[in-house]
Amino acid sequence: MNAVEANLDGLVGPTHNYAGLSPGNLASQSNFGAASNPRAAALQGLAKMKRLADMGLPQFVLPPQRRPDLGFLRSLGFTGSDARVNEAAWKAAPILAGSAWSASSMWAANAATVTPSADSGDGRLHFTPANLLTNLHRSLEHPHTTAALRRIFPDPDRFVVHDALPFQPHFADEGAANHVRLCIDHGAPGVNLFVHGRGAYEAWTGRFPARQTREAFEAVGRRHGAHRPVRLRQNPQAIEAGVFHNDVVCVGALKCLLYHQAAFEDPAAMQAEVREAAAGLFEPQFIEITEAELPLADAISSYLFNSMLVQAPGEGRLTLVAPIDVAEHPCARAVAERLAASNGPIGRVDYVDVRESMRNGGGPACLRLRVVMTPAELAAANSAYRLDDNLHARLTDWIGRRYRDHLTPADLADAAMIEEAQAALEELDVILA
Ligand code: SUG
Repeated sequence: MNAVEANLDGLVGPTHNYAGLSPGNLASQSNFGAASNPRAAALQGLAKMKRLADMGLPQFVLPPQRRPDLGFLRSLGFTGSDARVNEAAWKAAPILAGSAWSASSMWAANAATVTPSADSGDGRLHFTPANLLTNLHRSLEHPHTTAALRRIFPDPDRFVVHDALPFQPHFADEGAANHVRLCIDHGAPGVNLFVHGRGAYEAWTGRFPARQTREAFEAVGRRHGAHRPVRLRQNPQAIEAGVFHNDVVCVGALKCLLYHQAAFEDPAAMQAEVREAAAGLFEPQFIEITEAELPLADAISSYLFNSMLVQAPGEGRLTLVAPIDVAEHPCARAVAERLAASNGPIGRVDYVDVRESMRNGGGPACLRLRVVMTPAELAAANSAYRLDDNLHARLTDWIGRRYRDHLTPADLADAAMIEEAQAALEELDVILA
C-alpha cells in the first residue's frame, strides 16, 4: 500500500570522458575523442535529481566508482607504480586504458534489474546487478555496483541484492534498461516486460551487438520470483539502427506504454501479450509513435523515448521528463507536445539538460534506476544516500571544487589525474558516510 517509485541516479564521476567504447551506441561512437566537461556533467545529473526530488519523489544517489581501475590494468600485465601502469597502458593499449577510466557507472538504468516486493516471490525487494559483459568498460562495474546496492539497501529482511548472473555471453545482461513494469498503482501487482535482443543459442549476425539475452532475463525472473513476466523481443532492425537498449525507443509507467513503432519485433503480439498478462489487474494504455510521426533515426538522435515518465504526488496524469535535445528537435518536440496536449495519460512535458551524458548515449532515463518502495522499505534504506537539500548543497560544493571543466582522453594519461580522481572520491566517502 502507498508504495512510491524512488529513483536511484548515478552520480557522474570526475573522469567522465568520451572514449568511443560502445559499438552500436551512435552517440558514443561519434563523440569519440571530444573534450568532455565532467563538472557540467555531474551538475546536470544532480540538477535532474533535485528536480525529481522537488516533485516529491524519493531520490537516492549511486556514487561513482573508483577510476582508473588500476587493478584491472594490473591484471592484464601492466606493472610498476600507478603512474607507470597508467602510462604504459595508454601507450600499448588505449582501449584498455580508456576502459579503466570510464565513468560509465553513471548510467544507473544498467546497474540492475529490480523487482518490487509486490511482484516478487518472497515479498522482498530484489535486485540483480547487471553483468554488462558485452562492453569491456562496462563489465568492470558489477562488483562495485553490487557492493553499493548492498550499502544502500542493507536490511536482509526487506532487500535481496543478488550477485550478477554468471559471466558468460549466454547471460549477457544490461539490467533495467530493457525492463518495463506496468501496474495500476506502484504498490499493486504489476506486469513485467522483459525485452531481449537475442536468444543465447542463436547465431547473432547483426552489425552491432544485441546486449541482452532472453536467457539472462529468464534467470533474473526465476531468482526474483517475478510475477507476470512478458518476454518480448527487440526488433533486430532497431538494434541495427542504433537502439542498443530498448529504453532508447520505449518507456512505460503505471498503465501507459509509450514506444516507437519499430521498437518490438511484433508490436501487435506485444500488445496482446501485455493485455493478457494484465487481465484482471488493469487495461494497459498503449501509445505507439509511428515512423511517419517520428522516423526511428530521429527518435534515436533526439532521445524522446529516453525520457522519464513519472507521476508527481497528487497529480493524476504523468509528466514526461525529456532531454532538452527533444525541445530542439522540431519533429520530436511536436510529438512530445501533442502527447501532452491530448487527453491521454501524459499531462505535461518537462525538459532537462543532460547534454554531457547524452553525448555518450545516456538520456534522463539512462541515468536513473527505478525502485518501487513501500514506506517500510523507504524507512529501511540507508538515508545517507538519499538526496535532500543538505546533501544536494554538499555535492554541489564538492563537484565545484573537485571536478575539471575540460577533459580529453589525453589528459587521462597524466599521473596527476589519478591522484585527483582518487582524492575526489575519498572526500565523497566522507560526505556519504
Ligand atoms: O552502455 N555509453 C553507455 C550509455 C548507456 C545508456 N543507458 C541506457 N540506455 N539505459 C553504453 O553504451 C559510452 C562510453 C564511452 O564511449 O566513453 C557508454 O558506455
